[in-house]
Amino acid sequence: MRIVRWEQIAKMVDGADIVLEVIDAREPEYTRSRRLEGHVLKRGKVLMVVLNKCDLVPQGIAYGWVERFSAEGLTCICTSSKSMEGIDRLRGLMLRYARSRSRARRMHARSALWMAVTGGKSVALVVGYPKTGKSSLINALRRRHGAGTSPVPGSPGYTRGVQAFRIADNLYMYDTPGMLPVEIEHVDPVAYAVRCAAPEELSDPVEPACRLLERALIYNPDAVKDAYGVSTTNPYEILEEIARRRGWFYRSDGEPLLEEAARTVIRDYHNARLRFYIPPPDHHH
Ligand SMILES: Nc1nc2c(ncn2[C@@H]2O[C@H](COP(=O)(O)OP(=O)(O)OP(=O)(O)O)[C@@H](O)[C@H]2O)c(=O)[nH]1
Ligand SMILES: [Mg+2]
Repeated sequence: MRIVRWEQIAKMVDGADIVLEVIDAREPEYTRSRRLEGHVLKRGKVLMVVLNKCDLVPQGIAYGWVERFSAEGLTCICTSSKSMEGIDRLRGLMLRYARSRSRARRMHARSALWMAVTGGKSVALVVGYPKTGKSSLINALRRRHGAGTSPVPGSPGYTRGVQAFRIADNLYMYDTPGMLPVEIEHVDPVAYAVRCAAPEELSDPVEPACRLLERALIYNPDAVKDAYGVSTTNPYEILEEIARRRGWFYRSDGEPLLEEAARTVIRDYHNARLRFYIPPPDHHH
């Protein structure tokens, strides 16, 4: 798990004008960070909640979540970096904000200094839990723009560290690795499973994978059967069966390699081979 301390996040937020909180439309409550949202608003930054991967949920479900976020007074935009839904709208919102901001700053008394320092640019920081689609979202925004959106020279290769992209003349975006501190992992193993980092980095992938399988079966009874052709509903037996079918066994005792199956399940949750989504609490069909 890539842990970053809140002080580091606070510093990055301070350097930004807009913060995009990228959450997963399938699991909005578990992939949002109220602490991050509170911090961004307290610092007077523009917060945009990006409900990404909305191609993986029915439209009514996505809109239901947008309504809930709106009712909290938050700006929430449905996007998919796959179907490109919402990408133009998000880009338009950010650019409109960047323009109004540079106009306001130009008229401000200290504008000359500010223009010299920033060149009148706005910075949008993209944050979120691992694998919510932060990098894909930036790529989608770049694809829409065409030329001139390459990474800013000197920024690191991929999302190990923070990487900057020019989206428009007056708008830069900063990609960050999924690294929000997970605070309630001790009390809520499901939240931990949903938010957990790349499965390769987990010392124990079995527990989070079991929580994901249970959650999948609650919200989509066919999820496990569709993904693996396995009918049992006991999470350990599911992992055993996956390992057996793929021929993953311990050399020493021939027992199925549960860890390898567990990593597969976590990966399949992120890439949506294991399919389920959580409807908003008061959703009616
Ligand atoms: N279906 C679907 N999949 C998506 C979407 N956005 C991202 N993904 C998939 O989600 C996985 C993670 O995407 P990334 O863009 O690497 O996520 P990230 O938030 O940058 O991940 P980290 O940098 O590791 O935190 C990949 O398998 C993507 O293909 C989307 O809108 N729809
Ligand atoms: Mg990334």
